[in-house]
This record gives sequence, structure tokens and C-alpha cells, in this order.
Amino acid sequence: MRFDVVTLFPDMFGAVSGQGVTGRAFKHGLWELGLWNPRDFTHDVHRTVDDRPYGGGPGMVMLADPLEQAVLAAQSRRPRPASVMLMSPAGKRFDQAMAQSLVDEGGSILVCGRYEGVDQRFIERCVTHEVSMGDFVLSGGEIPAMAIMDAAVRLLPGALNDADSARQDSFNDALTGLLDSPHYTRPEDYKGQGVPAELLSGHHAKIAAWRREQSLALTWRRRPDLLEQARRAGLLSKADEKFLARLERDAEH
Ligand code: 9D3
Repeated sequence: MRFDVVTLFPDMFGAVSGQGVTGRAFKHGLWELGLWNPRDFTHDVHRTVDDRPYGGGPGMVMLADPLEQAVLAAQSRRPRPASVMLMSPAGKRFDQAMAQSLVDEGGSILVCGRYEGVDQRFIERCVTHEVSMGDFVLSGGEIPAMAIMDAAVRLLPGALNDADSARQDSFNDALTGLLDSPHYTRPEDYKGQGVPAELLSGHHAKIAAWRREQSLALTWRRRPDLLEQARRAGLLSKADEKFLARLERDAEH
């Protein structure tokens, strides 16, 4: 897998290539990173990458040409034409299915905007997808691009260490798209707060049932949309449905 990132701040990306799970995968050659600074594709003495918006208004707009030249340079280093994803508050919200698609496609070119936005003609000429992290305001697309790479890299075979992989394999709830059950570790008594008896029982079936019910209850309260998705995907058992029916009934009074 290879990501090429078009950014005015290439130094920020040491955070993904040099640290943690993504850093280790990078060191082991599981993925490659190309960094392309639009400033290196300017031709004037000031290395201008932005200008004032036609029609007036606040802020600056990124020039189309340095962005297009950076994307073309990135494409030329890839084995086949890649999708070009613009990080944009107006994009489609990124999700786990998009992370998996990126892995399946061998990565992509990620374009990070700064200032008020990028010239629309660059979008029309070069961009295949626009992606957002959600409804909050950031200063630019770099952190979203890092989030996307993190989500994709950890899906690569061999990216996770043994402990993390074992967790993914055994923890079916992660695949059902339910929220995780609560976690506890030592000490058994923390400032007067204990640990749920089920987790101390040593009874594996009882522990699994407790965790499943915690997941279902938390998802029901906080993310009913995810619960509906899991139901539609046929990921809820008879026992799950029975437990949820009890939650609904208990909520009525
Ligand atoms: C005043 C209108 N704003 C649009 C919502 C202007 C604006 C805000 C933030 C223009 C650019 C930006 C910079 N943000 C990103 O580049 C960005 C982003 C984000 O702000 N939130 C969530 N996802 C993303 S992806 C890229």
C-alpha cells in the first residue's frame, strides 16, 4: 500500500510514519508514504500557493496549478492511476468501509487543503472523492489525512502486533459494529469502586454473555443507528434480540 499526500506541512506526517502501530508497519515496509509540497511546484520568487478569492470574502484560496502539478507528480510515482481524495468539510464522512476500500485499492493520493479552501477548477480536474471527518471545524486537512492512513494501515495483514491481532480475531463484537463493553484492570478496588462480579467469576461463558449485553445496552442507549445497522446485517442473535426486547420493556416504566 502507498499513500501520497499533497500538503503544505509535510513535517506533520512523522506522526504516522514514525510512531506507534503505523510507524512500525512503515519501518517494516508494509506501506509507503510520498509527501508532495505544492510550494515546490510554484515558479515565482515568493513561491505563492494561495491568493484572494474572486468575488471577495474572508481568507485565501489555494491556487489550482501547484496542487495539480503536485498530484501529477504523485501519480507518476505510482504503479497505476490512484484515486485522489480531497480532505474537505464538504466531503462524505469517512467510515470503516472507506478505510477497507483504500486498502483494497492499494492506497490513494490525499490532498490537504489549508486556508478557506481550494480553487474549484482543481477539484473538477483532479479530485475523485471528497472526504470529511465530521461536523467540526479543523485548520486543514492534514489531521484528517493522518486519521485516514491510520485507519487503513491497521487493516494491513501484519500491521498489528500479536496481542492486537488476537484481540481482533477473538473479539467478535468489533465485527458486529457494536460499541465495546467497559474495561477493567488492577486494582480490584479503586478508591472504593469495584469490578463487576461477572469479570471476576472466571466463568468464560458468563463473561462473554456479560460483555455482549453491556455492548448491546451501550449501543442501544448511545448509538441506536449502529444497532439498526447490525440488525439489518443479520449480526444479532435470538439471545441478543431477547435482551434488547427486555431493555425496551424496562425503559417503558
Ligand atoms: C466558514 C466555512 N468553513 C467551512 C466549514 C470554512 C473552512 C473551515 C475549515 C474551510 C476549511 C477548513 C479546514 N478544514 C479542513 O480542511 C477539513 C476538515 C474539517 O475542518 N472538519 C472535518 N473534516 C475535515 S477534512 C478537511
